[in-house]
Amino acid sequence: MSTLTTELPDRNAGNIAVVNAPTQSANGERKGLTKKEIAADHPTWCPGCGDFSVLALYFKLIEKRKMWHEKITTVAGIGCSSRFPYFVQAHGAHYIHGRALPFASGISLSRPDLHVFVFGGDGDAFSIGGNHFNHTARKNIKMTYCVMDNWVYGLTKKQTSPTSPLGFKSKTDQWGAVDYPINPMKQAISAGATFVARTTHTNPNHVLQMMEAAMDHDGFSFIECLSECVEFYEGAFDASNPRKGGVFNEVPKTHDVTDELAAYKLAGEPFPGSFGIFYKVNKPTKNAKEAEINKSFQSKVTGLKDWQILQKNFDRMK
Ligand SMILES: Cc1ncc(C[n+]2csc(CCOP(=O)(O)OP(=O)(O)O)c2C)c(N)n1
Ligand code: SF4
Ligand SMILES: [Mg+2]
Repeated sequence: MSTLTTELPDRNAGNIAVVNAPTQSANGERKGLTKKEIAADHPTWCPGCGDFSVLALYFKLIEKRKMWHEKITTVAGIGCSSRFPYFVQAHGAHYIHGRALPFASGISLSRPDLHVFVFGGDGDAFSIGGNHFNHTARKNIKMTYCVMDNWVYGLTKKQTSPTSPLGFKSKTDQWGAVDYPINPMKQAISAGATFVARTTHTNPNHVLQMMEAAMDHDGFSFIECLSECVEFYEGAFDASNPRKGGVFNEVPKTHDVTDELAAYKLAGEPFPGSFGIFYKVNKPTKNAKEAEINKSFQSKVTGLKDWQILQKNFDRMK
């Protein structure tokens, strides 16, 4: 994680002073970060783990979109996939299992000047964190949530996850999983996510494309990124990988991303299904609504900062 220190932000002021001098180009303009400047600790994943390529593409996104350390934050829960914040030289937190989204919501609502990326696994997102997933989606809080779905609990060494298919043999289901798996895409759409996309770690260009589109979306953007756990679920996604004899089908060009029912239908396709943006609509975010409330209060109370207005509100509840 970053060693950069920043002053406490004033959300009304827009800019934040960074103590460490940023890289300057000859004409005095700030340069984008290089991969070396973005990378932190060396990943400790098993060789061949799909999470490596997702991390590499996150670095690429930061590099390509010329984001600076203090303009991004990387949040995660607990799991192999949730180790992201250790490996990225930017502000972030490796938070409690399943609680990454409420933590990220606080950052997003109080820091409109930066983009919040949340990474995690299928267990973190849909098991212990399932409730938070639904509520963050319905509130349409601006952030990008990339779930690296490997259909298993990787970190804790092979337990059935909410996305494990029926019959999957694990430490918790020695005779094969009996519980019906959830469908992350259907769940995201029905919960109210305003951007819902699907990709796979074996198609790097596609992952980057989805990350960019998600980041540009003003609202809660969700990406299900298949990411193979070579240790505990080897070959899970071969049917979606042309190099392993599978097929990678993109969402048909004729698909209307604003059509919720059509998106739901795509989500119901049998594996490997389609990859791309299933659903995307524009709806006011909680961020925008809160900012509106603060603005209207500011005309009634002079000289108070946003957080002081919120504090007054909380004090009234005591
Ligand atoms: C409150 C709490 N409960 C359980 C655990 C144990 N635990 C850590 S990671 C994990 C599941 C990891 O699976 P997933 O989220 O799919 O991530 P992966 O390792 O597969 O990337 C569990 C059950 C924990 N750390 N904290
Ligand atoms: S256990 Fe699985 S998910 Fe975890 S690092 Fe190893 S291959 Fe990746
Ligand atoms: Mg998992």
